[in-house]
Parts: sequence; C-alpha cells; structure tokens
Amino acid sequence: GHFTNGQVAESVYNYDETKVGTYKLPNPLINASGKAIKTRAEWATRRIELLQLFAENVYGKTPKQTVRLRFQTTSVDSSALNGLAIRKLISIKFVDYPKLPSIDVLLYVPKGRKAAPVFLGLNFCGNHCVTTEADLPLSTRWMMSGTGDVSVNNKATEKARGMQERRWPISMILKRGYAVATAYYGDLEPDYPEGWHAGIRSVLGDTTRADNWGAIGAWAWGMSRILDYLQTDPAIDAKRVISIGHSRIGKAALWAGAQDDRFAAVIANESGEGGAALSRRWYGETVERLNISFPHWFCERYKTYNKRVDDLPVDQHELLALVAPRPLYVASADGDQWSDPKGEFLGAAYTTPVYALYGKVGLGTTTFPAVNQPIGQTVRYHDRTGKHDVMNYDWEQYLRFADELVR
Ligand code: GTR
Repeated sequence: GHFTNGQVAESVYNYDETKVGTYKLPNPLINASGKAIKTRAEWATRRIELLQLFAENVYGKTPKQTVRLRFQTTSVDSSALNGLAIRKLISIKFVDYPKLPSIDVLLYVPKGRKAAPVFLGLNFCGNHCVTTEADLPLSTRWMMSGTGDVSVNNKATEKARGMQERRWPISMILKRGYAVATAYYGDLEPDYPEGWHAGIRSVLGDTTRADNWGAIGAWAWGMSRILDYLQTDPAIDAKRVISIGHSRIGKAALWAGAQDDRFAAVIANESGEGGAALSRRWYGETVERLNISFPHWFCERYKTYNKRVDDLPVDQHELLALVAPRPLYVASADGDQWSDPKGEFLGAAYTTPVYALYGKVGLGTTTFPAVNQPIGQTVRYHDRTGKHDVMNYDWEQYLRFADELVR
C-alpha cells in the first residue's frame, strides 16, 4: 500500500493483549429500538436495519439504481492451462457511461463440467498477475507502484505477469470442479484517495454526503456486477457463486456478500479491521489508523468514530451475521497480528445466535483454536501459521468448505 506501519502515532494501533481492555458489543438480536429479535421474520427486518447502519456509518450507501450493462466476450480459449479449462475474457461495459473503464473479467471453467460452482474474487494487480499465460493482455489500468519494475509510471509491465500466481492456485481449484472468476479491483476504482475520479464513484453516488459510498463499496458493487454476468453464463451454476477476497479485497468480499444474497457463501481471508475483526477490540490496526491510512475506503462519517469506536451503532460481528444462514469462512494468519486474528475469530464466533435462528450451528465455540486447526460448522475459522498472504493451505480449507457446504 501507500502507507507503511509506524508512520503515525502509536496510539492508533496496539500489539499488547493486556492493553485491549473491556468493551461492550452491540447485540445483533436487539434492534435499534431495543426490541429482542426472536424469529427469522423479525431478523429479516433487523437485517435491513443493520445493512442501513453499516451503509450510514461504515461503508457508505451503495447506489440503488440499476446500471445498464453490456457483456462483451472478447476471447475464448477452449483449451487453456494444458486443456484443463475453458478460458473466457468478458468485458462488462456500462452502456450509459461509455467513458468509464469496463470490468474486465477473467473466467476459467473446468472442462467437461456442466454448470460449475465458482469462486469469484477481485485481484490486486490485474488479471495478468494471477496467471503466467503469456497471451493474456496486460491490464492498461492505473497500478500501484511496486518493487522490481512490476509497474512503471503506474502502468503494469511484463514483470507483473504471474506475480500473484501463488495466491491463485487456479489449476488446483479447477481440478476440484470449481470455476474461477476474477477482475482487477482497480477497474472499479484505482486504490488511492483521488482514484474515485476514474471509477464508478465518479458517476454514481453523492460525494457531498457523509454516507456516500467509499472505495470498498465500489469494489463490492463490482463483484455484484460480475455476478450479474455469471448469471447469464450457462457454464456457471449461478446459485453457487462464492464471494472471496484477501485483506482490503476481503473487506469488499464481505460487504458484497452481506448486501447481495445471491452470493452462496463468503470467504474473508485476513480481512482485518473494517472486515471480520471487531472494531471495539483495541488490537492491531484500529478504525482511526485505517481511516488515516486509507481515507477513501469508507464513508466520511466513519471517520467521526476514530476516537470513539464504542459509539458505532454496529460492530463487525454484525456484518458477518448478515451472511447468515449462508456459509461463511473467516481466516487469519498468526504472522498477521495487524489484522487481529483473535478479533476476527470473535467476530465469527459472535454470529452464533443469528445462525441459530436458522437452526444452524455457526462456529460452535468461543475458544480460540490452535494454529492450523480449522474449526466450525456453517461458520468456519482458521489461524494459519505464516504471513499476511493467501497460501495453498488457505485454499485447501476453502475447497473443503465449499465441497461440504456449497455443493
Ligand atoms: C493494510 C491495511 C489493512 C489491509 C491491508 C491489505 O495496509 O492496513 O487493513 O487492508 O493493507 O489490503 O493488504
């Protein structure tokens, strides 16, 4: 990112468990007027209230208007990745906003499988960066500067090809019968404070409002537009589209899955603060630090909570609860204390009463597990050893989770 840890005062992050202190979380099953929620019907109303509270105070309001899309398939390779997959490139164009960049989708479908379930996740550095296939065009969009000339003057170079291939074990996923759909998150909005001028937020929303959507909202919205496309593709089982994302894109995957219940399941890999981690738990990154480092990610009003997170009308376990009764996977890494593994775990654990309304066991425990020990039922969690990253270990768990709960 643009900012490295330690640039601002220490008070905005904490790595000392003894300093976490006490906090009182809002109860997902007590509504804004203090009424206890006891039935699924009451939850349906409470759910709308929570979505609104997250929109007004955290992510900003997602514009509701229907945007006319045109799906243009620009390339089909019927024998990609050594014959494992059909590879399609689809540009999602905005009919009414011809100057906006398209969302350029890279889709791999396992060959010989009808109506494949699919993992849908945005990527950090262009489709060319999730695979080494040489014929895939380099994204021409604004790219963050990186080490080793992977971008020059904010444009991708050939050196970026395959750069995040390890995070996307596409062949392994295809062999398990799943399709993979991805697009560059910068197609929706380049990730820097003024980036919105070049993205969807330049034409939708209202920048004068304290609850105008932020970049995370734009990325989440883009995931739903890709889902719109997937619903039209007979090679895909549109009832089995899994929203997945890592880190900031994991925050977006959660917000997408919370708002759009066409997503069959949600996976948040090390989504951290503003994602799966509890905001009131003062550990790792804080709301204040997040808003200082990334002023464009959330709505303006979120900043007013920088020094008073206890006043937030919601906390992140309630975001996770919005996924119920659908399967949810929250994952951490023990080398990624910035994301607050324990705060992510507790976020997942505190969805339990909402899953129970549907007769489902969520995580089924409030005891933090040992490393590399996946736990849970409809809600699952693991704390992998190692760094802030997406590893095969993570994917192995996600594939098993999908095999058991999404197919
Ligand atoms: C960090 C940020 C985290 C997380 C991460 C990422 O700098 O503080 O909240 O989003 O970036 O996206 O890799």
